Amino acid sequence: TSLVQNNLAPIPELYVSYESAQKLKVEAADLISWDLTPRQICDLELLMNGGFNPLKGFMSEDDYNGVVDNMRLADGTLWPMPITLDVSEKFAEGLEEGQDIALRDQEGVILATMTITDNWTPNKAHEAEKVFGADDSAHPAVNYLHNTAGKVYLGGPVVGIQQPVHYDFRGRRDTPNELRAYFRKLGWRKVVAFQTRNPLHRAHQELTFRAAKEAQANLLIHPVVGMTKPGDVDHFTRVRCYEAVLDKYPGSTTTMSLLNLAMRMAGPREAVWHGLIRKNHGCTHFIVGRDHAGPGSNSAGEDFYGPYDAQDLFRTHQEEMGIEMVDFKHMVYVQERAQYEPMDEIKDKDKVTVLNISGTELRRRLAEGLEIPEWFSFPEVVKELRRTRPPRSKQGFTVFFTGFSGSGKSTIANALMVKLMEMGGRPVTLLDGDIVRKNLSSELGFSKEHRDLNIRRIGYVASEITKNGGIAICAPIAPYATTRRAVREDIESFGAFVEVHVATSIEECERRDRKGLYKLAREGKIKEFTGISDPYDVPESPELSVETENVDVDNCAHQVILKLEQMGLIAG
Ligand code: PPS
Repeated sequence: TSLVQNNLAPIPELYVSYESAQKLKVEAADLISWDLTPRQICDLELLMNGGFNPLKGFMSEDDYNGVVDNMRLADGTLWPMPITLDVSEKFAEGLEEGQDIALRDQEGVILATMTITDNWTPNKAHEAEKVFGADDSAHPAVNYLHNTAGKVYLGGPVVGIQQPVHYDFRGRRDTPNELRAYFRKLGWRKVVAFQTRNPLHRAHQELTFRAAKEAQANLLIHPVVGMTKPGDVDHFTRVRCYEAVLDKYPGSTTTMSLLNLAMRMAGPREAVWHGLIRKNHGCTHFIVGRDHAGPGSNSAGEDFYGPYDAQDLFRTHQEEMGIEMVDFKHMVYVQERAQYEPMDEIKDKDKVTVLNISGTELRRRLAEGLEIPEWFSFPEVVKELRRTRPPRSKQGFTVFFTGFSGSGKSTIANALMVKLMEMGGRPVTLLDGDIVRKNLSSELGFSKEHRDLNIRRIGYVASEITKNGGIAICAPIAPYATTRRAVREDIESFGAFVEVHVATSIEECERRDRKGLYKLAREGKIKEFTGISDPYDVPESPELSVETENVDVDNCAHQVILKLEQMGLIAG
């Protein structure tokens, strides 16, 4: 049992008083302003409310260099993560040292002003190597660094005018000082924080409660609702799950608060960063698990960090940080005793049945609508997860036909639509080339740029239909592979994307020439005609390729139906 206790005096914030803020807001309207990105808004919120104490603004070049190379600010203070204001070269160009700029949210509300002290072009490859361990874009933060973040960093102190506005779960969000005041009021002198970006199941509930008991402390469930790893369960669903689990702890031992942090998935450095943030929120202990804030595998298919690197780095620095690590126990369910136990404490492993369900297995069971046992999770949590992740046979999806003009796309798409409507269950929308060109893209022609716009519009509508549980059938030529890939990416975050190549040869299409367009194209009367005078990238790995020359339409549509069944998208 540790003797550490928290000091719950308020920590410094960067906000000015209400009166000064009103005045500053008016003055700041005349300043050059930067529209903050979603990640910068998260960072700014924690800078302003003291979550990133002792930082007083976005990092200067010296602080940045120290943090990148040695995990220390220029004055030697431990800080593992660069907190930088990345902007475009164009924006940075005209700025002068000492100049104030306004920082606005995405609606244009001024949240803060910043006095520019530093303006530099960072070596991003070096940052990636040092902070994230490798310059490998399979790491989400490295990918962000190279492909989303601006080229130039601005540094300087921030003056806070107002908190970023949140419309969701307002009562569950607390600044560090609000949490400190709450702990003070309840007399919580030792608090274990649990960081999470996933739904909590029974094992987590057991381990967090055990951690609190071991440290003789109260428990703070402190989930991240800012930005987590792409593909995670959305925070709305997670918060509803957490609220259900909160009832399972003995009364008045545990509380929950939402943290608007933008995670970087930086493993060991991230763990230390998380610890410092929790210290600022008045906590004395912090749970660090196996592979804490792990980003998944690198481009060679290996883990970026060792499973206990985060615990090791945290342990090295915990004294200086002033927050103690509670290392995560691997909790498993022992069937014979109907309870969770730490794996390393089970003495009779060969005599009992030890049960566990991995994250991958859980996702599979959700996707296929299979049983999730009560020993694994709470019924309320499973119900929430099933609501947002219905089985594939109930999710929306998109069937995307591509092929030459006259290949038979529309005919097969129509037959498919009718078959799906006969089955029932989900609404079906056909976005045929002609319909789209009439209703969505009437002003567009057939230049590369216009075709891309046309396909992106189709993709957008299909992604909305997919998101809302419907079936979208698209049938444009869609000649460019890169555009098709972009549409696939948009749609796959909501449901399946089934690319069907209608592989009728150009010779056959020209021979059929139903609309007489090929003749006109040959005569040069229609320019940029796909297959004649404009390119078509043959799909390299479509979900299905149909041959139409010796196969009738009904059979082609049936092949698509079989594919959909095989993918679990329609119940067999
Ligand atoms: S694209 O490339 O995906 O945006 O094309 P799409 O929207 O499917 O439109 C193709 C239909 O437009 C007619 N058309 C042309 N096609 C190709 N190239 C040129 N230059 C062209 N000009 C007009 C043609 O009838 C296509 O219809 P489908 O249904 O494919 O036969």
